[in-house]
Amino acid sequence: MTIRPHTKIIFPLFFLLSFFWVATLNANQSASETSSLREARMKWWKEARFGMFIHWGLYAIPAGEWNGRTDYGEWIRTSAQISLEVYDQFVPRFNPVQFDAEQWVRYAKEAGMKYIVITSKHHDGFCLFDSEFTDFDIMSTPFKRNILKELSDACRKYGIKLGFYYSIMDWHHPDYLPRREWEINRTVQGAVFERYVTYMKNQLKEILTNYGTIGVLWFDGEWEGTWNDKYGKEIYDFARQLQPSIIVNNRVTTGRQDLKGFTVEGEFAGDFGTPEQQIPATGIPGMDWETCMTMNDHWGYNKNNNNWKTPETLIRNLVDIVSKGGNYLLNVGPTSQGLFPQPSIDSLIAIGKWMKVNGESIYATHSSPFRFLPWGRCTRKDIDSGVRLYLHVYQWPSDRKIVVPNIFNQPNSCYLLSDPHRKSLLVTRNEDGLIIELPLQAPDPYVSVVVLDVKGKLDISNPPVFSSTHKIFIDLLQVSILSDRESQEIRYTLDGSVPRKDSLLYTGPILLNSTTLISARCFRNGKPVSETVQEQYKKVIPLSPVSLLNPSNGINYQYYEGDWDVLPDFSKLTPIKSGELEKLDITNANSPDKFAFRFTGYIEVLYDDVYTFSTNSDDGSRLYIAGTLVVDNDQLHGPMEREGVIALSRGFHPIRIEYFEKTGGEVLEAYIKGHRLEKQLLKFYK
Ligand code: FHN
Repeated sequence: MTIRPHTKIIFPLFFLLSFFWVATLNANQSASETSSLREARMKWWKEARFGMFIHWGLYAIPAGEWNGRTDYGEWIRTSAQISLEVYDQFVPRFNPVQFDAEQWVRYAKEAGMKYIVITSKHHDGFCLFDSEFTDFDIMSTPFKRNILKELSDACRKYGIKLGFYYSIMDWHHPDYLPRREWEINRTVQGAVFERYVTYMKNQLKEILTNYGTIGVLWFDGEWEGTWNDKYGKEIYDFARQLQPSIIVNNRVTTGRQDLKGFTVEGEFAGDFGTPEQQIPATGIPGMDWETCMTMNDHWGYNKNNNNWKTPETLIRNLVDIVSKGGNYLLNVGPTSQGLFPQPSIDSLIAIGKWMKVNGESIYATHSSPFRFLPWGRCTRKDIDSGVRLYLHVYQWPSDRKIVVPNIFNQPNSCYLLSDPHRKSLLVTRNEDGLIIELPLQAPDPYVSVVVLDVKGKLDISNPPVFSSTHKIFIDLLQVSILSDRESQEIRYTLDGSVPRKDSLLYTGPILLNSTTLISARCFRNGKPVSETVQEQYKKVIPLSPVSLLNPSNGINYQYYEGDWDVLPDFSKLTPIKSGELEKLDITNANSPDKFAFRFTGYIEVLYDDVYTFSTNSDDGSRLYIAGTLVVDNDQLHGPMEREGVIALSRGFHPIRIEYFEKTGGEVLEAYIKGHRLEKQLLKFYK
């Protein structure tokens, strides 16, 4: 069965909607919104803190298995190189007779989730809704029921906000470019990307006007060169024009920093950042963000993958994310029958049980005021008498005490959130902060919550923070020591001893000319008010260069094939081919998946300095200079950049870059920057 978008009705609509599109350009929503209006629009989402992601579509039929391989997910069409014609044959087989929208919504609600984001259209282009603009949708299946309609009705019934995931990248639509590189028989002749953008807008108009108020528009697949910020901003404004209160993620434009998900400084990119499968080390004050994560190893249903995260892990992820000011979008990949996998259901029930008792410590809370808590996490709310701190204790202390560090507020009340009688817990103070005496037994096996109400405005003195360009230097290094409080002194020592009230007073950046261990601590009225922090700064000899006779541009490569989850030991492999390339280039791989490269050559630096090298790769990569590992960006991951530093003398230095790709997208870039060298792609010599 060949399914193609309706062409007969596109052209008249194409011009009509293009006109509509231009008419909306003036209503630039992102620029005209005041911060208070934005806060009002984001309020429900920031208070919700916890949502359900649903990846569902034709890919649930193969369920991760193809030609004997069982590790595919929702990318199966591309990863297994399934032709359009073969993939289209899943349409008449998609008949999820056990789909029950109300049951899905109840699972989410009972787990304590406040919103659902479902893939209205994933990368494969198949639509879970009845679209006028394509036959490649749910109405062409035997099921013939509009999934989004039933889900929106159920969400309305149970008071759950509904959001739509919509993939910009579309492996089915004839006008979407680029094609998959292995689709050599699928012509690009006649493909007009602008026409695809109009198709997108036609569909966005459908999903934003046919299903009531939509809370979130979750774009994805923005990373291929055909999409750009101009389209993204126009689409953002178009969506906000249709639903002014809608919230749009940062993948609507190209401003996202790889899977870390935050938006590149200064770029416009939607309303919130989208770290994926990872929890940022800290939140970013003033930036809204949401970590999306699978429960096992796949977004789409994989019948063979049983690597399920435990309820403890999922609950602690939720607590960790919210303590950093983020939202948690936890994914379920339903089966082709329309059922949630049982392990997903079990985890949702376990999370719901915890949320019933402790949800107050999650919803409408703000991030922790503490930099680090050895026993767990903290969230907080403002209350009439001051501030309520929710102390999430992971490991119940054997001495039954936890210290709330460097806090100078008077305690008002303290009790276990799980205790309906709110029996007071004893709170005392010592020079480290407030000491809370806990009962013998932890009330919860995963995370127990202690409530501490303190009087007045928060008065916490976090330890000082060190700031410098690097922790190694070859000549002089300037180090600043920062505190998040005005009214206190920073005292420091340079011999590793604990600062005292008469130690050196920090009055401005310190200039180091030798290896030094700096210790710093905050003081108030001669008394220490924070713990001591230390940082080692090392003076190093820059690596000597090598002599390179007749250097010429280029790099040597060796190419390998195999199925790895981490970089292989190349010394044990035989290359399939090797040769020279002008630059770092992985496009001459024999297949789009399961290959590796080892690149060797030289780089040149023009002066002695500490240099930062980085690789941006999908999947893993490592960068060595003269055999020293400088960048470790290994493992399976989407496009991700990692960096490392090394001190080099002026001249040529040997470089080795190792890279592997398993399945899905692939990218490999290598960069250098120095104190007098803007970040730039590496040039290679041989
Ligand atoms: O390629 C998609 C993937 O299939 C999945 O939808 C995730 C969820 O955020 N987003 C992309 C990978 O970054």
